[in-house]
Amino acid sequence: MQLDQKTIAALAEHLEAAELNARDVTKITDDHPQMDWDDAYAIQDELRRRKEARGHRTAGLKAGLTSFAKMKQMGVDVPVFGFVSDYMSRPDGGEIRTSELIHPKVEAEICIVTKAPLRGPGCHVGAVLAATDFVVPAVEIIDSRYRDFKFDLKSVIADNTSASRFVVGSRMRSVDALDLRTLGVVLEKNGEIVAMAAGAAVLGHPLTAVAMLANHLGQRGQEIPAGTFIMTGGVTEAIAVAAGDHIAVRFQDLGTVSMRFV
Ligand code: 0L1
Ligand code: MG
Repeated sequence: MQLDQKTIAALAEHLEAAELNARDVTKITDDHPQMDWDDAYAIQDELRRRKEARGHRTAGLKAGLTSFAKMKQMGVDVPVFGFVSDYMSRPDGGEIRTSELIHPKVEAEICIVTKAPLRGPGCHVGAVLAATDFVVPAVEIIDSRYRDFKFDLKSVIADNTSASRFVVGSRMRSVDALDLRTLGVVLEKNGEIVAMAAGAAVLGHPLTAVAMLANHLGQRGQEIPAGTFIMTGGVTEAIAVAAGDHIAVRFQDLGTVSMRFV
């Protein structure tokens, strides 16, 4: 670690103020170029601690930058991990207020809920399949707090991987009833198809992202508890949205998840 606890706390406060006031900021590595990966996750942990201390429950975990399309879009080659809080959840078919956000984008995500703990190192897709209770579809609304979505990986990890809002669909399916690699996803904006992909776009199999998350947490002496909701990452590139836009994402065998931005 390169940063002291006081700086970590100050950076978490700075990033959370940007989130809650919907005001963009410059990437934090501009002022702290010596920051390392542990510092980045320590700032994210402090963000989570702040939210939980105010009574917000952590609703799930997320993997980001897991698809080849997103990695290309962002010019990176490793996933990142974060969390979502209960206040970020919006109902399927509901409205999302853009005045609370800076520059939202939507991502279609295949998600799971676990029924057994997962602990790395050595976690693999087979272990994740065995520990999966059910699969649900979701749309994540990401909203980097960094001006013009300009960041590096350490800055984006500290910013809780741009987590902002999420909408979970209501159709759950058993994992053995689905082939998550070939599961098709079509993303429509205002009735036009703007992106499509299959589950294999996420690291060859979406549950690979969960195994990587378990291995990442294992390095830090943590595990994924049973009953955890996990978003495996956008299958397509992220699509920018603005007030007035309607988004519908059609997931093969898992129904449609929709929302309107107001
Ligand atoms: O969920 C995601 O894939 C977001 C990762 C962070 C980078 C971004 O804001 O696109
Ligand atoms: Mg995402």
